[in-house]
Amino acid sequence: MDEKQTILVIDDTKENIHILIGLLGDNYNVMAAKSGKAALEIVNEEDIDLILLDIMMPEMDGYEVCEILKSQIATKDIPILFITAKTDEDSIEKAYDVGGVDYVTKPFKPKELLARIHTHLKLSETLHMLEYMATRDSMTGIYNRRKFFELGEVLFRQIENLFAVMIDIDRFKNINDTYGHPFGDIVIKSLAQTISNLIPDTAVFGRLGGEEFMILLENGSLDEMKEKAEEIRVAIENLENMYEGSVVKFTVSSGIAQKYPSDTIDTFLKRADEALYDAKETGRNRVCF
Ligand code: GH3
Ligand code: MG
Ligand code: MG
Ligand code: MG
Repeated sequence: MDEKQTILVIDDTKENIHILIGLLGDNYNVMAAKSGKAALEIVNEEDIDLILLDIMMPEMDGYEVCEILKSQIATKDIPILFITAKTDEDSIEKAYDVGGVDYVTKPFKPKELLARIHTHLKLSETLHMLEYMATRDSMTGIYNRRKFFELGEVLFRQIENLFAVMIDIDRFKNINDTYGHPFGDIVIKSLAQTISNLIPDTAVFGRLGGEEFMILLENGSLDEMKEKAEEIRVAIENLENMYEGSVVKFTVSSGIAQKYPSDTIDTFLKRADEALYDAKETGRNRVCF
């Protein structure tokens, strides 16, 4: 497996690109773009860890390229180092204003440039890790409550055909009491994994607390949504977790809500909660709407 990080060099001068490839090629994967337009295509297809960006380029200058990259969710966190012959204070100030993290003037000192690149890659890696830890449930890796509601509110505003499915493990206290808390944790993880595999990438799936989960997703119709929730229920019912050589099964109850035009996110999710309550009341291991 290739562990090297990838640096994208954006410069309209071929010679500059060659110099940078020579300097960085041993330690990094280096990709090059000779225009802003070419660069924007590359960043949408490749996993880029850091960008070295020239300012003076025909058509689209480096400032413009930087502004576009910073405005896109998929590229906004890539550290951008300007590397340019412009040395005046206003140009430097503008580079930071548009979102650059550093500014190196040509001709550059090779060791200094390498050190700056190394520093920014480290910093960016740490930020990603912190972001992950702040938004994920550490046991299951799915969204934690805070991130779930943050993303959920965006979906709620943007998607008309939105559904909520609230899921709670049946008689989970019994599982803990019978097999112990660590086994209960295994059950929770197996549930999160199973559901993750059955929902689209665009769905927002989070652990709201203990053994309560919620999925928000766009879906064609209520009937399709019911089928999906039923598929999830059956998949969980069929899970086989092992405890001391024996298979242990468990089930979940689910409540579905469909978004209505008059809904707030609270009234919407409350209906999912009420449907879940109905599922529990009428015998568990079922989906209610
Ligand atoms: P019901 O069918 O009505 O939902 O019954 P239940 O036993 O699942 O009821 P309840 O929701 O009251 O119980 C939830 C239990 O989940 C209580 C708590 O000890 C346990 N629990 C919460 N978080 C965790 C966890 O992270 N790991 C484990 N193992 N247990 C947890
Ligand atoms: Mg140039
Ligand atoms: Mg429960
Ligand atoms: Mg519960």
